[in-house]
Amino acid sequence: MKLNQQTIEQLAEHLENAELQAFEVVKITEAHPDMDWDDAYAIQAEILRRKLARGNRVVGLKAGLTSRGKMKQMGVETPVFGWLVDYFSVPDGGEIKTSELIHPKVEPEIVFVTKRALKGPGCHIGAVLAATDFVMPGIEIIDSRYKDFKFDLKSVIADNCSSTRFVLGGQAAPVAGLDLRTLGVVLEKNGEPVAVGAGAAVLGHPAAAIAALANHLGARGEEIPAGTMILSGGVTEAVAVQAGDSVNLRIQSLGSVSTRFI
Ligand code: 0L1
Ligand code: MG
Repeated sequence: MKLNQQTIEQLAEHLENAELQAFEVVKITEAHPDMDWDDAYAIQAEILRRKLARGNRVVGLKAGLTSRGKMKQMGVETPVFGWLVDYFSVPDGGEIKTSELIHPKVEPEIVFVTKRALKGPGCHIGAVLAATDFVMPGIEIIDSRYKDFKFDLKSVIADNCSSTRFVLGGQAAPVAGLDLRTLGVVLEKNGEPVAVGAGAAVLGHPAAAIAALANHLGARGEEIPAGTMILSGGVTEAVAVQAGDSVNLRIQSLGSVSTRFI
């Protein structure tokens, strides 16, 4: 690691204030060009520690930048991982206040819920499918705290991978009998399709994103516990939204989920 504990705590406070007060900041690698991956995840962990100390709870995990569409959109090549806390959760059909966000975008996600723990290294698609209780549709709202949604990988990891809100809905379906690679995904904004894709856009198979998360945590001596909800990553590029927009996600065989921005 290149940053000392005091700097990690200062950067965590800076990024969390930007999230909670909805203001944008310059990417932190401008002032800290030598920071490394461990520093980035340490800042992310410190933001979580601050939230837990205030009584928030972790309700899920996420993989991000797992599709070619997203990698191309953001100009990066590697998946990233983050956490989701209780106040990020919005009920199906519920409203999201844009005044609490900076420049939100939505992305369609295939969501996994595990029934058994998953631990890397060596976790693979087969282990993920065997440990999956069910999958369901989810809309993730991302809101990079960085100016103009422009960042590098270390800055975005420190910013908990732009996480801000998510909406789960539709049908919870067991994976047996579903080919997650060929599930069609349609994201609609104000009744018009704005992005379409299929599950295979996520690392060839969405379960590969969950395996990558298990392997990432395994390298840190951690695991994905049984009963964990995980967003496997946007199937398509993310779509900008503003107050007044309605968003609906349909996933073949899994039904639909929606939200409204006010
Ligand atoms: O969930 C995501 O794919 C977000 C990853 C972070 C990059 C971004 O803000 O698009
Ligand atoms: Mg996402």
